[in-house]
Amino acid sequence: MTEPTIDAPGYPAEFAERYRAAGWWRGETFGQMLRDRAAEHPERVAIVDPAGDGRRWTYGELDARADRLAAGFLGHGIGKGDRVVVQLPNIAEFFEVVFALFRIGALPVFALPAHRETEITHFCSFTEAAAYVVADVAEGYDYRELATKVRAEVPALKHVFVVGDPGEHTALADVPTDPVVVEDPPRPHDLAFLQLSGGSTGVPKLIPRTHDDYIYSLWGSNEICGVDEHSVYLCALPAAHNFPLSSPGTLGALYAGARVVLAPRPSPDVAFPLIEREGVTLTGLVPPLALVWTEAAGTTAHDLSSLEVLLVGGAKFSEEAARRVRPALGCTLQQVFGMAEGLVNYTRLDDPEEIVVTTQGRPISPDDEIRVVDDQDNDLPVGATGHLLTRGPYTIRGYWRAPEHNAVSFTEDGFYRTGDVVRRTETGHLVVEGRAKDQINRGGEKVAAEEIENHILAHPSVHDVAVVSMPDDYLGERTCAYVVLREGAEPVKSIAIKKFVRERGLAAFKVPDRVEFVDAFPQTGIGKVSKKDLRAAIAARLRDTAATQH
Ligand code: OOB
Repeated sequence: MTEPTIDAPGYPAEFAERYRAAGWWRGETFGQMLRDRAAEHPERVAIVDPAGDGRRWTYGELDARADRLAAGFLGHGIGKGDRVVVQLPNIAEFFEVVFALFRIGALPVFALPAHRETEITHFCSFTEAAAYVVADVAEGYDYRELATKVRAEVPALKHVFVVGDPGEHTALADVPTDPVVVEDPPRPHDLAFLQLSGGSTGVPKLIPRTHDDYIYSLWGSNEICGVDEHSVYLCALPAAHNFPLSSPGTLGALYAGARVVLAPRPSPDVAFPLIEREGVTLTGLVPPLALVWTEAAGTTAHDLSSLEVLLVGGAKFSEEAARRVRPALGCTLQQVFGMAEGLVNYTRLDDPEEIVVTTQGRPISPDDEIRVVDDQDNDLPVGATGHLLTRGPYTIRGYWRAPEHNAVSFTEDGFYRTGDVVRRTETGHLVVEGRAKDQINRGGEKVAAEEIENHILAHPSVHDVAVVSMPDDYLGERTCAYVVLREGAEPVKSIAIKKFVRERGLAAFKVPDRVEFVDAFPQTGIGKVSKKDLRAAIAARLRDTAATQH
């Protein structure tokens, strides 16, 4: 029998049994997985962190460090089921921290380095976090100051641990102690961590993933992407994001006993020398970066010949751009269409080129159930475009502590409503045709329209606002905020609205790229704001501007 997972809207017992019987859920945990790899090959390099003097941690070292930090966390009163918000750049300590937490069954909450006071305060208070882990300074931003503000707003947050100079907080380096036996280690079906949803709602929702389900997505991805102990994975995107974490990502690489190389930034000037020096065999990028890399590859002096596979996902990769990958980089492209909620699709290494450049792949698992439906949830035939619903061995059955969202985001029989609009081909591949959710995909960075609208509405001169996407050559989409000012309000400039949003303590990528002032919004037949018309209006305007510039 399956016991209930810690606070997880879990998989019904019949499904859990089926996924176990099929061999997808192997009964492993992250803590044990690292222990096993370290026992198998303690001297093999696990993590290369080129920052500072260039560190290389072996599997044995990473395992020992995770043990000592786990004991230190326990000593600080952090235990099984406790939430710990982790906001770290691509540094080796990211892995030390998350494996220490995995080992004691505390749950990392994966914040991104771009998040600021508003988001972090929400994560800490909503999850009732016991601790928050940051780096001292990264990319010129002082996270200790952020932590001080967050602590002032969330008194229940007991600890702030800092990698580097701790300032008024606690140095992470002071936490580790002699290893102890963890009395009550997590079980494979327990929650392992909370991931953030890209979201379309006012505040980001949290995604509860279990050891069993996530580890399946790792080894399933490894098989599809050819990751084995000889692979070298370059983590170029922010390590906490689901794509570089698990598709197959750093954790997939560690599962395979491969080497992870951390890039502090994803730009070619940083990444290309690392590829050459470390013999990187695969990496994952969002489409705008893939474009930059293909351009830069033409003139680079660095030898990129070790690169075998480039995974591109997070947002739609255009066919034209996809066709340029192999000629420019000399490697195989794999398109990835995934989501932190679960389902991940890949084009396969042996798929014909036409499929690789024109589709976003097919699911990892034979047990991934895919439905393409119309607005009334009726199933559509192959080739028709509709809403993607999915259920399967690594897709959640509900967000964490969000019953009201779950009622709309999942069908009664547990299918997740992805909000993506897709078409299925005869070969079972999916083509992403659009999106029904109220979200802007800014080159892989997701912006929930409602979240930004709520912030702009707080401006005293604003009567109403609608945030929509506008087309962009580089990012695919950018954000445009249509604003109706209050009658008689002081005139406001668009820059003032942007500044207002920034000062509310939000990630920079959420600040609207453009603000348009209008007297009223176009309406749909039933009197709702027609975002479709707003999107068309701004797209037409951008086209006109471009035409007059040529
Ligand atoms: C990945 O995860 P999230 O959670 O940041 O975003 C998921 C959403 C999808 O629902 C879809 O709307 C969009 O991002 N998306 C794509 C795409 N990959 C993701 N849209 C079009 N084409 C693609 N290839 O973004 C993510 C998670 C794991 C692996 C890869 C990406």
